[in-house]
Amino acid sequence: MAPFGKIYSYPGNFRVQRAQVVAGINGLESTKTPDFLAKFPMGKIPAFEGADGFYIAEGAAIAMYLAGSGPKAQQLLGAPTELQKRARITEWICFAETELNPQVLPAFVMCVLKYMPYSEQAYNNAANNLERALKRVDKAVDGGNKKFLVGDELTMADIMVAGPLFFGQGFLIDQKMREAAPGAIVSRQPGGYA
Ligand SMILES: N[C@@H](CCC(=O)N[C@@H](CS)C(=O)NCC(=O)O)C(=O)O
Repeated sequence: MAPFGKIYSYPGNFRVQRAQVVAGINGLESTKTPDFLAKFPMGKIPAFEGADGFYIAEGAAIAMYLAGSGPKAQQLLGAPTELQKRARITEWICFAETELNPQVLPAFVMCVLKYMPYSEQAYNNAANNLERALKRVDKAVDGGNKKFLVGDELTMADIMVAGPLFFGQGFLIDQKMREAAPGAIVSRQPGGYA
């Protein structure tokens, strides 16, 4: 099936979500068309297609590509000669993808989306693993005294780590974790990490 069309939105817009539900019911999901699957065989989002025709999947890879494509590339990723800074940023990106996302996402699927049956054991495992990871972040920012994970300015390390931590609030990050790792708490309030 050819792509039916494109809908413009910002994330979480309920008006668009209603249209997406209807599109799903009618089999018009744009991520399952042959055209989409030819470029992105996993059929998942996020998926990026540039104006120059370059396409790439995987959220972290997309973010890295965009970070490297503008005037703030060296700030966000480190300069080509700053190998250790770049390695440190990569360390945090891997940390976000392998230590944070795998805790936050299953808890979200069980508790919020309810696609998966709730398992207390799985939830507790996720919470324990996340608490350990939050303490690691807290240590890196000296309990909140340091503003950024790498160096003295915002880098991809902060952005990639802040994403799952911000998302995890409300269904996994509880008061006990906040108290155990105050510097790792991402909040919309002034003074929160990142
Ligand atoms: N490894 C991918 C995972 C992406 C992913 O799982 N996306 C979900 C939505 S958040 C998806 O497209 N699911 C639809 C499907 O599984 O068909 C990434 O990090 O970008």
